[in-house]
Amino acid sequence: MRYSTGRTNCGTLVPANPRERAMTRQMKVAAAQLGPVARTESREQVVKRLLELMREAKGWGVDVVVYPELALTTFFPRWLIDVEEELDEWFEADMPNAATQPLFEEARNLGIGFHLGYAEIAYEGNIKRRFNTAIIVDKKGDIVGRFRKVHIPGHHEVLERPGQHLEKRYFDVGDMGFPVYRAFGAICGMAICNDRRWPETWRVMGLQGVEMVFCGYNTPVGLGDSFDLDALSPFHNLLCFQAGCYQNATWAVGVAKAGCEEGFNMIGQSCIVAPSGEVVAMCSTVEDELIVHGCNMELSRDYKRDIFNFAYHRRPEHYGLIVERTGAEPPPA
Ligand code: ING
Repeated sequence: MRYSTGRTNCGTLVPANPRERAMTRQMKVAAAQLGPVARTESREQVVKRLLELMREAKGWGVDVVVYPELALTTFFPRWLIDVEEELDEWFEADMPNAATQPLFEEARNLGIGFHLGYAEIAYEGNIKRRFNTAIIVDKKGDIVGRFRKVHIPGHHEVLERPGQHLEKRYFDVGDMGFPVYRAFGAICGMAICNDRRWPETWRVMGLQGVEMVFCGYNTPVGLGDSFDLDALSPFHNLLCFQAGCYQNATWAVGVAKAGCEEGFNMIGQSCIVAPSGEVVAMCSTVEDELIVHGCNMELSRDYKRDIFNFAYHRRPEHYGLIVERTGAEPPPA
């Protein structure tokens, strides 16, 4: 258990004067990293692990505990699942449901909020949609925000390699954009795993004044990418969070499902990152681990007011290609 104080190493922005400090808006967050979830592990068994982390977080006076992407199950897109009923078993048709209700009840009992990633089945009329989804639940145990992963990585078809990455086969593209919500006294947004690699994710939330981004991830290593790409996975993970936070003057809590899960390695490095881009806390294991930080929500003020004052500095008239063009189109040779 590592507990970092509310004092950050982001320069002198944290008021030294206790009275002035009392004026600071603080959100105490916990990244609740999960170690491997076995294919045979039931939702109830996983919820027990989540409850243990929630109670530990409450012990530290945390306002919101952040769980990983697809937290309720093993990372099933690593396998080809061709039978629809079998695929449905990895999804939640309702939220909360019998298995997850204890999480909502405990949140209400303890007065703590949480963010949870899971595979969602949603119906539009009689059309079944499948989303890689995350929710924000407030201290009363009510769902106050939802997000559906937009940047779906991996492949539709099976590749010649031991581990697959079939998210494009199993999930629809999210249909909600990148919404932000007022929660825990701040403007909170969400991203899911691969979303963190795309600057558009952060900037769309930045243009809504986001101050805190919750982002769970399952980042496999060694599915068949080149060694140097694999070796740089941890570096790229932090790079995405630090750049996204700094360039949009927001906090972020990044939370891994980590470790060797069903024979496939996934990075840990769950982290809490300040608007300065500094990592203020990071997990040091690839198991269930909690890190906590008292985030001074005024830290982004100076960045939003000066260097990243979007209204004052941005020039959308020059950014047209970002929304007009999907793939890169180099100039004629
Ligand atoms: N996982 C990975 C991620 O973006 C990935 C996919 C792995 C992309 C390695 C690039 C390299 O972290 C999910 N679930 O998006």
